[in-house]
Amino acid sequence: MLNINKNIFYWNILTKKEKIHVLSRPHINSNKNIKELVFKIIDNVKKHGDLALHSYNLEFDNFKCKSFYISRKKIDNSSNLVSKKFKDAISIALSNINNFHSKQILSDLIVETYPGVYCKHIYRPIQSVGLYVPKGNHPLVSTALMLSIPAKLAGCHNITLCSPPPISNEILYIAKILKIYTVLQLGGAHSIAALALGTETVKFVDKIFGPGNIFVTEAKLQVSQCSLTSIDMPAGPSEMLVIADDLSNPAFIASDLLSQAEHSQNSQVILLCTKNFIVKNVIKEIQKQLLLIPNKNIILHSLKNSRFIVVNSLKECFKISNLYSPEHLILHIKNSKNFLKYINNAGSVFLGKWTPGAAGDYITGANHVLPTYGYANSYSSLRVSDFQKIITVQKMTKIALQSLSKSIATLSLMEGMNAHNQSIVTRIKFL
Ligand code: HSO
Ligand code: ZN
Repeated sequence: MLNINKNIFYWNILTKKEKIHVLSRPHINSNKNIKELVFKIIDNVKKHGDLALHSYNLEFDNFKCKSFYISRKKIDNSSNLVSKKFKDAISIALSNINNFHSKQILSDLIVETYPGVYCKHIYRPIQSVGLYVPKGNHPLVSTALMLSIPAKLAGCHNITLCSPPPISNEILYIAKILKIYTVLQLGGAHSIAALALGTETVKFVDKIFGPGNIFVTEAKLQVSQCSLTSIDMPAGPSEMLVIADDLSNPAFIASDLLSQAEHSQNSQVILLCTKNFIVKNVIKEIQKQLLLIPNKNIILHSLKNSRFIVVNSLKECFKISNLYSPEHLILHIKNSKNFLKYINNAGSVFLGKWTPGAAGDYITGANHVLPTYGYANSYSSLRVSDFQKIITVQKMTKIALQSLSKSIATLSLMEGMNAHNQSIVTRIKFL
């Protein structure tokens, strides 16, 4: 029987050190060995290209193939091999995600900053992107949608979708409906190396997106330092923080916490509330609902990282939540939207008891690729602009240059930039 009572804390009697400990994430074993192993994999792919990829496919995924590429015919045929039920669910998710993300497309920005001086932003898609769709026991079909839709909306020309072999028909179906025809059956650190460095058959990309295990994450970090390929965000295991008030439904809260605890052994779920009875009821519910979940090994493990924290006031809950910066923040609070003003750090916020975290994972239309591990302090949820670059354009009229020339001279000479000043003086002489 799981004993999570030891994970109950009373915030105001904790010392500073204890508070830090209570809010710390589970230690992820990205130790020296993992770093070295990933380094070796990347180096091998750099030196031996496809040969290295084939041997890693065999070693890590027990998979042999002639080519990593899935043929267009197979991608098209996937439509006949998936169920109608699946297609219908995907069609609703796609429509909602598309609805939300299409409104994120920015229109050009132009400002006359001074009479005759114009500054402008124009947007260009990142030319080639790699989308990594992880596969644990099951392929994350929803992640394929969350990555592909904004990439398409941004107008990325070359999209490579990469997922561990054998790639399921469901993933291929998503590639088909989004017209992504470069699909590679490659997973793990070696696939990230291939996407960043390229091989005889794999074209390197400008940016890699998508979550993955510790090897994938480590590989993304390493390639972003040794190549021109950038990455979306550092990714860690899924996490959720719930803030609940006295009237909240313990069954709903327990079900939300269990839903994110099922992602990985290192996932973390936290409940913040002001009354002891809420904690007791939620823990009772967790025990009850666990009986209904067939494969609960991961949950039982990750619940060891859970925290149930009783604090003095709802306002204090938000302070603590901001300190933690959760990936998912669920407000089981009456009039929850009135509390948005207290939130500074969170990946995605779910308002009220009828908005479960799992709905955001699949169908609300919001993106589920979110900053974890505290990175919500400065990173944001994945969105269309992540797949775009902003280019600044500026233009001056002759009169504007004349009018600003003295100020440029003052500033450039102050910085000892004589050639800068000269570039203005040369023109002024012509006027
Ligand atoms: N909760 C995960 C996304 C996910 N859930 C995929 C189910 N499938 C990270 O936000
Ligand atoms: Zn999830």
